[in-house]
Amino acid sequence: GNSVFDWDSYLKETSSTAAPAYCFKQHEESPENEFKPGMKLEAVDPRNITSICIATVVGVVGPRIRLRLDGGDNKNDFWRLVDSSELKPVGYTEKKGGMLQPPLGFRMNGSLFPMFLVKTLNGAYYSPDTAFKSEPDTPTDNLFKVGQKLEAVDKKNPHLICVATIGDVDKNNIFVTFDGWRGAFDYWCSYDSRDIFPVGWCLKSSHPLQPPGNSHHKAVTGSRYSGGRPNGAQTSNVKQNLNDSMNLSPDSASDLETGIQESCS
Ligand code: MLY
Repeated sequence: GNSVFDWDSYLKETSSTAAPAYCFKQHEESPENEFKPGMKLEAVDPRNITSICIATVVGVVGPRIRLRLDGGDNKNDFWRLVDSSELKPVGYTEKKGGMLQPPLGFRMNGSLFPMFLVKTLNGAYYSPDTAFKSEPDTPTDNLFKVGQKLEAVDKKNPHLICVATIGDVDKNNIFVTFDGWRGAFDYWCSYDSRDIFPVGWCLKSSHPLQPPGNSHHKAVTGSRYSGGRPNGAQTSNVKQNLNDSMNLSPDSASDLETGIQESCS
């Protein structure tokens, strides 16, 4: 059901400690999420990071938003924190003397992009300036230690934030391992990644937390391979919780999509 993951018991059971909050590039208090589904903004295209595109908010969970690039498809949605430096109000790029770009995979002939842009922005629901929160400071050093626990985005399922362990540390990078998931989802990232959070962040931020796979009792602290298959029923409960907490039903997603298509036809 809706039970909250008990970090205190888990840390005791696994004789482990949480990575201290000062290790992370995250605000101590999560910023308020003022975005609403349907709002438009400017966002860096995650598949072509030199491009700034128009995006629409298609979901809101805790301090994160799910974004879809206007003129793209609905298969490449991505998630950002409301204090991401990759998000700007509509008009920002033009004010800076830059040019908005079509997303990678723009579904029309490129020559139609200027007209598409006019139509997609005409009468659009702009995100208010106050919704864009300042990025947290970057910690000066990589202070993570092998074996410390954290909460981390599953990059293969980026709507999920999961129970994780620091599996390795190398210069400015850390190896994030997912407890109870046999290493299949593990990744290296910079210590100042925005995809990693201190223990307790999800609870404080009203964001669902994906518990470890069901073999976590056998997990060796700090191991890259904590073994075992997760419990299927537990996983679907978490999925249900996430769906419940998202302000987006499959129907409202297609409504937004229809709206985009109408605005450019
Ligand atoms: N549908 C996927 C979900 C995996 C999630 C793994 N995370 C939590 C590390 C699957 O069952 O493979």
